[in-house]
Amino acid sequence: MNYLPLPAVGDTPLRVMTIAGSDSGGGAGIQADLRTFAMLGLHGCVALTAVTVQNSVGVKGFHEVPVDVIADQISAVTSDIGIQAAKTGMLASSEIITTIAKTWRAEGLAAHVPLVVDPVCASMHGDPLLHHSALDALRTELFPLATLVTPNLDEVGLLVGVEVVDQTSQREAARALHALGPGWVLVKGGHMRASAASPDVLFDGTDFYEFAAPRIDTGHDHGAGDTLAAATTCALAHGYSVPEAVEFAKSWVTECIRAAYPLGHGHGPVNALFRLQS
Ligand code: PXL
Repeated sequence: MNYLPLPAVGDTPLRVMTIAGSDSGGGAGIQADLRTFAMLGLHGCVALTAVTVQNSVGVKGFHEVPVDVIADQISAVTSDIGIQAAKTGMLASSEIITTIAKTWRAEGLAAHVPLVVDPVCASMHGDPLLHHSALDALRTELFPLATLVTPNLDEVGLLVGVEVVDQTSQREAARALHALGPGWVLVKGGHMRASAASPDVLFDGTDFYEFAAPRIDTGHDHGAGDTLAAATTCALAHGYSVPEAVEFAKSWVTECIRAAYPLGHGHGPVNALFRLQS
């Protein structure tokens, strides 16, 4: 696996921001993002968008953070601490998405801070994390600001109405998503049950890149999408190209899935702390 160098003790590490929701069970959301940021040696900042009430069995509900508080978190961090890359996760509503897009532009971040948009729509149990009415804001407000968008196949269906069943439809979906304005699209193949390999497809509007990883048979992969996007964000902060960053993040999340552990009565989380274990 590629190695991201830790800064020397006393040096200021690179800074990254997650704009996302809290998972009270600690498996996904900002909790997953911050674990990966820390384990890869970066300083993680947060703009919290929503508080979910959940455990390993499901999401019982969520409460949105007021939009001015979300905007203020982004402005406070970027105007003082400075960030080299950011990601978005659970955004809940069109008002929140519009606010983030407006703040991102107003702070002058669009020109020089890579932004990974993970268009989280639902939990792995199918509990909604984004109001259906917010899909349009995601497509029209946030996607054009994204360096990379990372939908899974359920999100692809909701966003562009393409049912991905094979390589041809996966590429068709990537083209439709790219037409919405992001620099790059990663259509994650992980939910394509029909295919054993189900690679992820990366597209920049011209070329397709495929990333395959061994499928790991586990019931414990809560937070896998967040962890992939968080590791990609770290690699972009280091100046990796998008294909290099995705390749790095794929190997990182594969190790995290391999080390996943059971928790509660349902699905356990991927384990970004595997390096701390003997
Ligand atoms: O894994 C997607 C996700 C993102 N953010 C929050 C979540 C989940 C899934 O449950 O709870 C807060």
